[in-house]
Amino acid sequence: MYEEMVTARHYEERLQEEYLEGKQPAFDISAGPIPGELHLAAGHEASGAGVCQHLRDDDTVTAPHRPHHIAIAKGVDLERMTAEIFGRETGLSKGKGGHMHLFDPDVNFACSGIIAEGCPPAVGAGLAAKKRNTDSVAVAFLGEGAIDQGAFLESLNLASVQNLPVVFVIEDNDWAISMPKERVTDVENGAQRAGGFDLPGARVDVDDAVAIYEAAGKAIGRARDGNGPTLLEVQVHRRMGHFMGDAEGYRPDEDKAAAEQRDSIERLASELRAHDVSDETIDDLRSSARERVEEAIEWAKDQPEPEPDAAYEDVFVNPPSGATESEPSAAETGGDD
Ligand SMILES: Cc1ncc(C[n+]2csc(CCOP(=O)(O)OP(=O)(O)O)c2C)c(N)n1
Ligand SMILES: [Mg+2]
Repeated sequence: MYEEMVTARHYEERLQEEYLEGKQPAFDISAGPIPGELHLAAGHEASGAGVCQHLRDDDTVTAPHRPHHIAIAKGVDLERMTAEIFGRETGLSKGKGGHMHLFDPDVNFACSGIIAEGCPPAVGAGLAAKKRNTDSVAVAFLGEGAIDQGAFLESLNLASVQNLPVVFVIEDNDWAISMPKERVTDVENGAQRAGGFDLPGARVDVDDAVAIYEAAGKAIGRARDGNGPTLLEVQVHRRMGHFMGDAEGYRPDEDKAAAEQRDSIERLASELRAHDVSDETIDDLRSSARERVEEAIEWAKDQPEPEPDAAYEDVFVNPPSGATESEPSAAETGGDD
């Protein structure tokens, strides 16, 4: 878990540097080697590592718009994931999805920029596992800001009524962009939502990878044994802005400082030392994590950019012939919606 967590943290720090290249002094979101939005998950590492430790490649994971730590813990190919983030041809989705739309069928991982969107597909994966008589499970991660979404609530209901092997993991980082939870959600503890759907709910109150590992182990074991879904909320924290370029003017300095004090990576390192793991071993884990990240970034930046025409491949509907030269009319595209 420690190795995955330090890999994820270093990854975010390096992406932050790469992202800022060429975007300043006036913030230009389309400039630089990583154009577009970037939501970094520094502070969330304990969640991905603690939960995914229990998962196999044939288990499904769906993640939200802040996906890197979960993808790393699920075993998504780091080089192809990085190439995707840099918009390169050899990326997981040929460079067309970017950082919020990573798909790796080899380890059944997907994510989406639409909040709570991962819940219905996870229920679908759970239903497929049940119908195929396998003991695979599905885990849907979502933020605490997504727990009022219909997609989440309907998914809880269907998973419960069909007794599906699905675990819902709410990552509570206290913020939904600039919105604190208490202003928009009736419950303080998101796991209370489980009560309305007759399934178990649990919350891990501290940013502690071991506590998350233990709670997730129970939930995932329960799902694997055919005993149905669980809702788990885990406390994490946001060390960076909602997305890169967020000046966080809405966030009190004390809140950020207090969150940073709860570093789950430091906590786990102390626990490892308390269990007689040497500083040398801990340093070695950190160095190999850094090396892995550097190699992935170097590899990705060396990859070719996609040909512009490739934008018309792998899409559900291709533009009518000639439409690429001029705007297609509504009649040609079959409507204006
Ligand atoms: C359905 C939908 N509504 C609104 C948005 C815009 N949006 C992007 S992230 C976000 C807040 C997410 O907060 P939370 O779920 O707590 O995740 P966090 O960013 O804190 O990890 C919102 C409202 C969206 N992506 N999808
Ligand atoms: Mg949040």
